[in-house]
Amino acid sequence: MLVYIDGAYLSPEDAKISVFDHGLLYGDGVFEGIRCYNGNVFMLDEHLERLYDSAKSIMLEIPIAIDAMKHNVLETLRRNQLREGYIRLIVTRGIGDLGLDPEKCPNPSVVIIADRIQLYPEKYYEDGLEIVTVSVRRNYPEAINPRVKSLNYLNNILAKIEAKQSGAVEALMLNNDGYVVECSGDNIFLVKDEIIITPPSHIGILEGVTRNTVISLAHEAGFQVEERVFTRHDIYIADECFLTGTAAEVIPVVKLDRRVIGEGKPGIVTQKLIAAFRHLANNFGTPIFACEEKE
Ligand code: PXG
Repeated sequence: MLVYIDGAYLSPEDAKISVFDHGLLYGDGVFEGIRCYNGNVFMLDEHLERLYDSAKSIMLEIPIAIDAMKHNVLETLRRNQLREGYIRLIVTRGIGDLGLDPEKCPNPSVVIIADRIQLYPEKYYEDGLEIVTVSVRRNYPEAINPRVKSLNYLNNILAKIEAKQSGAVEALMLNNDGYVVECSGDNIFLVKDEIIITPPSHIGILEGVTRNTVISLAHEAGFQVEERVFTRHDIYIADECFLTGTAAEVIPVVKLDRRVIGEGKPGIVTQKLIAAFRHLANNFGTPIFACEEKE
């Protein structure tokens, strides 16, 4: 395996970041998780745009242009001969002193790791997940905006710990006002009377690339999609519920807080969207091994 760090392709043993990097000291940095399917990188431009937007929001200047970053992602996949996999793209604030001041970190670091993907068991897609609401609230947007995909993921990790302690795979998180926002690493949707509903990005969610893709696919399939606030109660009485994320793709949820959702099995709308998503992911994207990279 070869890991890209600041222009060099290094073996895993040599792929190291300083203990003085503020990414380690403070979680000061941004990242992306990207998939490649069948030799094509899925939604690469969308992920890169979100990376650069996250960096802009925290006043982190990424040292290379977006085109060069795109080239480096594709080159990392080529050097690792991966046609199917997961890419972790990280930009840290870089090496500074032990104080908080990011101005003492003149050189942000870029890391690209390409690896095989650990897929969720197929059983989850066939039977659906059981999730629980956790007491940890999603970050207040005026403190750390969840739209920034930052290296500081403690909020989500605390939610995940609480969910696992209750025997659930994913944690449903609420915002400070008690509205449903998202899960620890996935966005959430419900289906009621054939209308697909998901929280709007301003109430404190990561605006997922998979979420946005699923909204487009749902529109194309003729469904009405609404981005609006709702509560846990709306999920309890929904016909269907599902999560979206780069790793999970589209995954059905059949129970929330021990309440059975709808008929307690993956619903028809969810199944249609899973099929549409899989078709798109396997047939479109930025080719890794093309002679000419597309502009
Ligand atoms: N919300 C949050 C908080 C996320 O971290 C998503 C939604 C889905 O976004 P995309 O763009 O992937 O559709 C994420 C995804 C994990 C894991 O292990 C998840 C994410 C990052 C790293 C690990 O579940 N992000």
